[in-house]
Amino acid sequence: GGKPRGAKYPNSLPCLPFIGSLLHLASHLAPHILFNKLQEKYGSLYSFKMGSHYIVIVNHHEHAKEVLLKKGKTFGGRPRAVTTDLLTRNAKDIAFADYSPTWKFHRKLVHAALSMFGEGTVAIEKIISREAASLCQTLITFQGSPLDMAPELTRAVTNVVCALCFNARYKRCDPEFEEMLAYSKGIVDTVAKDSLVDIFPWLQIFPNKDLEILKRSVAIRDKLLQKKLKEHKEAFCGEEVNDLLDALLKAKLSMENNNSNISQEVGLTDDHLLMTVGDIFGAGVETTTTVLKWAVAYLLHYPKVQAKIQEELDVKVGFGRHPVLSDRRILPYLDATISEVLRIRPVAPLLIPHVALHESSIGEYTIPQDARVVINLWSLHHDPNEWENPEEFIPDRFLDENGNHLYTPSQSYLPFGAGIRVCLGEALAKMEIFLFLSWILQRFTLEVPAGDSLPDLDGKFGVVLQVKKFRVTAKLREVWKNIDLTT
Ligand code: HEM
Ligand code: PLO
Repeated sequence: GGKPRGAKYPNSLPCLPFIGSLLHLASHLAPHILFNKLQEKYGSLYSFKMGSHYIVIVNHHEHAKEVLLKKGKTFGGRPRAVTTDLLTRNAKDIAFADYSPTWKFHRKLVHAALSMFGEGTVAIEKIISREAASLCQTLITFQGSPLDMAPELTRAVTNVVCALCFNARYKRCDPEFEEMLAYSKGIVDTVAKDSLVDIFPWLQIFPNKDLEILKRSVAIRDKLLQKKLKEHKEAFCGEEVNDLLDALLKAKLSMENNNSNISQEVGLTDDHLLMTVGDIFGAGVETTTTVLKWAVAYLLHYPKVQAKIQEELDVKVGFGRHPVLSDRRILPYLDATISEVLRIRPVAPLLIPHVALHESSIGEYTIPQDARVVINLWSLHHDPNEWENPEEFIPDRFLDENGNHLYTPSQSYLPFGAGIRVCLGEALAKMEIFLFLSWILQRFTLEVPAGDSLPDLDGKFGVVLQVKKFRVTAKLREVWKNIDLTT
C-alpha cells in the first residue's frame, strides 16, 4: 500500500461531483468521443476514480502498445461486471474471463480448432462462398425494391459461424434463426454497459428493464446452446471432429480419460464449453455483420469508392467466375476499403477493458494494481497527427503510390487489438468480409432508395459500435443482366 516515493500518476480528472456534472453536460457524446475530446484538457493519458474503481484512459498508440504488447501480461486482466457475468456464467468464457490458466487453455483450444477448420484451408472458403451465393440469390429476388440488408447479412455470417461451431446452417425464415436474431439484439443492446455506467449515467443501465431484457435474451441463447451441446454429445463418437463443439468435447473427453480431475481444474466443465462456444458464436456473428453494415453504409455515402471497387473487380476477376480468397492479392483497392472501414468505424472503439494484474507503469506514469485500463481505439484511429483528415473516408490512404499494394500508413491502427488478448477471429473475419463484399459488388450496385436519406454514420455505442437501420436497393449491374453464372 501507499504511494511509492516519487511515483507519478496519470493526470486525474477533477473529483466526482465535478465529473458528474461535466459528463452530464457532455451526455450527448458517446463515451469514445468524449474520451477523445477530454484529451484537449487532460492530455492523452488520464485517469479518474469511480466508486472504488481507478480508471485509466489511453488515447495514444505508443501507450496502447505498451499496454497491449510490451506489458501485455501485466495488463491482461478483465474486470467483472454484472451484465457480462450474467452472459458468461461468471466469466467462464474467453473474452470476459480474467487472466487465468483456464482462460489461457480455452484460448489455445479455440485457436487450434479455428485453424483446423478454417483459416487457410479450402473448407472455410467453400462455406463462405456458399453463403455468399445464397446472399446474392436473395438480393436478386429483391431486385429493385428497397430492403434492409442487415438480417440478410446477419444470416450469411451466422451460417458461416454456425458451420464452424455446430456444423449446421439456417434457411431463410427458420424460426430458430429468427429467435437468434431477437436474443442477439437483446444482448447487444444491454450487455457490458454497466462497466461504464458509473461513468456514464446517461447510459441508463440501471432501469431494470435492461437487465430484464438481458436475462431473457441470455436464457433463450442458453437454451439453444444447451440443445446443441446435447445433440453433439449424443452424436460424438470420440474421434471424428466436425466442428468447434466436437473439438472442445474431444479435449474434455481425453482429459477425463487421462486424469480424473484435471478437466475440472482447468475448466472444461459443461458451463465452460457452452460459454466458450457462446463467445465464438456471438463474436463471430456480431462483429463481422457490423463491419459489413458499416461498409455498405459508407459505400452509399461514397459511390465513387463503390465504382472503383467494381472497376477493379471487372478488370481483375472479370465476368466468367466468382471472386475467390486468393484474389485478395489482386484486389488491393477492395482490401484498402475494408481497412479504411475498420479504421473509421472500429467495431470495438474501447476494446474490452483491461485490468492491471499488479502495479506497473505506462510511459512515465505509475499504474496501480487493479486499475482498469481502457484503450480508446477511436482516438488512435482518428489521431490527426497520424491520419490526414481522419474523419474522411479515404481507402487510398492504405495503398502505396502505385496503388498496387496495401500498407499500413500509421502505427496508430489496431482494429483487432494486439498482444495476448488480440482478437481470435481476425483471419476468419477478414476472409468473410472480403468474400461477401466482392461477391456482392461484382454483381450489384448498392444505392439509397428513392426518397430515403443517406445512412447515419454516427452509429450507436455499445459492446460493439452498431449501425443504425437503413435501407438499400441492390441493383443487378447492367453487364450482368445477360450473364448466367450458375453457382
Ligand atoms: C477480442 C475486434 C471478429 C473472437 C477482440 C477485441 C477486438 C476485436 C478489438 C478486443 C481486444 C482487447 O480487448 O484487447 C474484432 C473485429 C472483428 C472481430 C474488428 C471483425 C472484423 C471476431 C470473430 C471472432 C472473434 C469473427 C470469432 C470467431 C474474439 C474473441 C475475443 C476477441 C474470442 C476475446 C479475446 C480475449 O479476450 O482473450 N476482437 N473481432 N472476433 N475477438 Fe474479435
Ligand atoms: C454479442 C452478442 C452475443 O449474443 C454474445 C456475445 C458474445 C461475445 C462478444 C459479443 C457478444 C460482442 C463482441 C465481443 C464478443 C467477444 C469479443 C468481441 C465483445 C456480446 C469484441 C469486439 O471485443
